[in-house]
Amino acid sequence: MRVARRLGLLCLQALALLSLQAQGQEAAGGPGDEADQVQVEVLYVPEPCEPKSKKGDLVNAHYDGYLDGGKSKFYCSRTQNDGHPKWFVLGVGQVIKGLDIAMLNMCPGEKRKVIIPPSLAYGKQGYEPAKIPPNATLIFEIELYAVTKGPRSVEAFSQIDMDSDKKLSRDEINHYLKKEFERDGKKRDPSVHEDVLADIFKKNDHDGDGFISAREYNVYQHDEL
Ligand SMILES: [Ca+2]
Ligand SMILES: [Ca+2]
Repeated sequence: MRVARRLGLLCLQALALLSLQAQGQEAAGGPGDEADQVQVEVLYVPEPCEPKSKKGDLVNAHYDGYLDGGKSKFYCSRTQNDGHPKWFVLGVGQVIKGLDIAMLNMCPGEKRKVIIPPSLAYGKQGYEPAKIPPNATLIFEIELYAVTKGPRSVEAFSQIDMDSDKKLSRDEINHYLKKEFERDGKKRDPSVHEDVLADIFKKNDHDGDGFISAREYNVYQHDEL
């Protein structure tokens, strides 16, 4: 009896841990209630299962999206873009928040079915171009093909952050851009460099302190499929 209870407790703790992981680094809204969480069902895990995806990785995946508890399909990456799996940077808002969260900690070959509440999908508005009604809970079946270090990875951040103070100064980004521009060898007007730099700060330095913090580097930028 006592053992059973302890086992039950352990399972609960494991579950709590899982849902915490599934919530990922979603900053807004705090812990949130059940209605704001992504439910992840792992359908297939290859052996070995690595590397595991994390925020900032460039990932390649096919995913099908369903409405009405799975009855109608509204999106299928296999029928778009000539059937090529979709590439995107994970965790930075290139896909809806629910997918950013649901695809964390996933390895190439792994398959998941995930249920995403409207608050982490298209919310009250819905999304007319994809025929998503207001307050829709979405279901996705995801198959992940590749996980690679993305432009917004922790590694990339550390590489730019030369003095390791966990924020990127104008000089540091300037230096990084110079190297990148030299590497691709295209001829550019020097003013382009200034424009790019200004644009980077305009888009990323949200508190206007003249530095791009690790957090600002990874912000959600837009909600699109
Ligand atoms: Ca720095
Ligand atoms: Ca800042």
